Amino acid sequence: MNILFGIWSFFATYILQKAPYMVGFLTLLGYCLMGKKWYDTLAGTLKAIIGMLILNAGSGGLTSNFRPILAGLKDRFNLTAAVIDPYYGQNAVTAGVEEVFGKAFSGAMQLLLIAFIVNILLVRFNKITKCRTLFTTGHVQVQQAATAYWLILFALPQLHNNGIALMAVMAVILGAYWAVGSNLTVKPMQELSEGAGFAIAHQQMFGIRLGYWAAGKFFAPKDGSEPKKVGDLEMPGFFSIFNENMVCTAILMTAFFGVIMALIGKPFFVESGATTETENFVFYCFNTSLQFAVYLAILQLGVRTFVTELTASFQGIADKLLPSSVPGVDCAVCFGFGDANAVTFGFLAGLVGQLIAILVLILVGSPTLIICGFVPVFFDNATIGLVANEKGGLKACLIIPFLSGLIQVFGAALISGWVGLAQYGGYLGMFDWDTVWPIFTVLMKYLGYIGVAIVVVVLLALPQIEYRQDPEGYFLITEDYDAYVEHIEKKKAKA
Ligand code: ASC
Repeated sequence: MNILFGIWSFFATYILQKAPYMVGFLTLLGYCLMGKKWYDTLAGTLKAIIGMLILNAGSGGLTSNFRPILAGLKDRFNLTAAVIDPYYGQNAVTAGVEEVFGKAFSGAMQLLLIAFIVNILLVRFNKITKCRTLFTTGHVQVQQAATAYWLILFALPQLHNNGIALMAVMAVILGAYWAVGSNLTVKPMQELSEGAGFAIAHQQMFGIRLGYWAAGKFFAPKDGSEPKKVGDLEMPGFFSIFNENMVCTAILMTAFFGVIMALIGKPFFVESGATTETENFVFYCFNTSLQFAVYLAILQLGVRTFVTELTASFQGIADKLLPSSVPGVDCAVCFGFGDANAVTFGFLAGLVGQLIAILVLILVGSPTLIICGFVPVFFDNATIGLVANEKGGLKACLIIPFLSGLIQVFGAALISGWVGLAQYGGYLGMFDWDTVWPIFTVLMKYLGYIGVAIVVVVLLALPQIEYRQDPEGYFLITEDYDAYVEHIEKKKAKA
């Protein structure tokens, strides 16, 4: 028994919660199931792990470089505000949960295991459930589990003294959200990557599908032709240098972050140890802004290193264990596809939206103020922008992330003020947690267990609805993308 528990606990700690090793584990399993030679399996597994580690180095570098700058706005303007950021959010839960609910959340590991099993079962029986995606991003699931714990206890205080019921409610709601949310991203991602064979398992899955839908509905040309995308911009003279992704990113970031950093002022950066009294401040701002292009390039290298290994080996898992399924991965993976500049455009449009929303909160004297955190404003809006650009073109790539930025701040202000997380300084703040999760919380708060049932039923109904819209193409899109494209062409020709 002890040995078994030891294995489980090792698996949960070092594999399930660490995305690179989870991806490596799935690659290993997939290649073994395919009967690949041991040395190819070894090489593929290592490439998968290293690629994910490179991706983490890129996304971690972006976050550690730019997070202090945005958070600096709060200190500079003396705001008592909640920072929307997954790590601030997790800290806020940790700091407040004892005081507010009298007990800390220590069940993340068990919850993850249960929810992972729920996810496997939902995919295994996808003839019935229509779920096609396996979550692989444990670090995000841990953050979500912490915030969900707070929201659910806030909504259903009667669960307070019933550990088992609380765990059951959490596992069912989170498990369903993970399976259904990532499943919603299959179509946008297959189209964006031209059938690379992955979905997104992150924190803006509903946001991706919503952005995809809005781009198609309001921005895509009505005659079915390709929209004018970011990459199609033909820029004359000086502006043609913007066509080069690194140059474009560097110039835009220097312009935007240069202003923000100048507003915050040198003393803040000296005090936080980011620069020194003697270093030239303009040079410091310029160099910091350029890091954005650097880390983005690292991130894309990571994606190129591991995606083919993971998706090729996943065929083994799909054939033998989980039919018609694809892996759900970190949202940064899609930055390796589509128009590279759409990432920067989406991010900056989202940032403008967030800054305007913050100004509105200040002007109306909102009791809860929000400060943009780098992770939501960048990873959510870049992802949504990329998808919007692919479906609806340049305008969609700017307007939809802009709206998303507004929604993120207003949604976060409402929910984090209401449930009392704001006063502990942070909230998870990613798109889905500013939109669908607040709605879940309202339903559960006012309808109790009936609310829980409604949430779960509505979630599980979503894949069914999508399936019914195109029963023939629904599994084809993950099984054989070329055949799917043909199927869609035929459907169009008929119509
Ligand atoms: C998150 C989170 C991160 C980033 C990363 C993006 O939500 O916690 O560290 O996004 O996953 O690549």
